[in-house]
Amino acid sequence: MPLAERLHRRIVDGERNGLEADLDEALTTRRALDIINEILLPAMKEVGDLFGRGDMQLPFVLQSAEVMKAAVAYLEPHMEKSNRSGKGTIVLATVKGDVHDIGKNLVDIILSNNGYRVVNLGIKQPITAILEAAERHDADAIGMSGLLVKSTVVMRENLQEISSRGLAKRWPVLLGGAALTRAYVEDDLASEFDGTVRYAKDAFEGLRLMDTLMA
Ligand code: B1M
Repeated sequence: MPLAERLHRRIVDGERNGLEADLDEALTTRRALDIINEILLPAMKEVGDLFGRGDMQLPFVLQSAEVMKAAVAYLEPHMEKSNRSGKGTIVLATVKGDVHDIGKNLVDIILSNNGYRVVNLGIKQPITAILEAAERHDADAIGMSGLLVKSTVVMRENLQEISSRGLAKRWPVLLGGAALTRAYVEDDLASEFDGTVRYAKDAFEGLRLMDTLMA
């Protein structure tokens, strides 16, 4: 089986044995980020499609997620890093009620490798914890991730809470995650929020947005 297909299968089948050897081989011809974007993310998408159709059970989705995480962790030291640092601090969290963290952690890696200090709070974070951390770490921005449809509602409530505390102008807010759309964030949510809220389709758009917001 060709290498790219083998790696794709490893994610879909949740097969970790031999993962590092395959990644080492892939690294001889592709950049670490290209392996993630071109092979691993499409494989995770297939996992989501299989699960969504009822053709894969949850424990197997979890296994796939573990292999994905192991692959990203293995590739991380091979990623290009900018020499610039001190571009700003972002507090990053998966919102309350949501455990999905692979995308959030990719955002962490991309921002950290490109000069940002990332305070990654983890999963299931209530807005109170996010705001406390933003205050404590003197953050320049807040990033919230969530993949469940209900997380889009939580994000709206979080923005309302930020506004009701009079903090809307204090931190620009970056939102990302598969259940969101650009229109929902930049039309609906933005029209209700008196600060800055932006949508990032992926980790690279997150980086571009941070570069613009921090300029
Ligand atoms: Co869950 N899950 N899951 N799951 N899971 C989805 C999201 C789902 C779409 C699957 C499906 O039905 N097809 C579905 C949601 C449906 C909905 O809400 N309508 C779903 C469900 C239903 C569930 C459970 C409810 C299942 C159950 O218990 N019955 C449960 C929820 C538990 C909870 O959160 N309370 C659940 C559990 C799990 C696992 C634990 C098994 C596992 C997560 C493991 C983990 O993250 N540690 C899991 C997984 C792996 C998925 C899918 C298959 C893959 C998600 C993923 O990691 N993708 C997912 C299907 C899908 O998304 N199509 C699914 C790869 C990742 C890189 O993409 O996170 O989107 P993503 O990040 C992208 C962008 O969105 C963006 O950048 C990344 C790319 O560069 N991005 C940001 C993300 N955050 C950002 C933040 C930013 C900027 C960009 O700035 C702040």
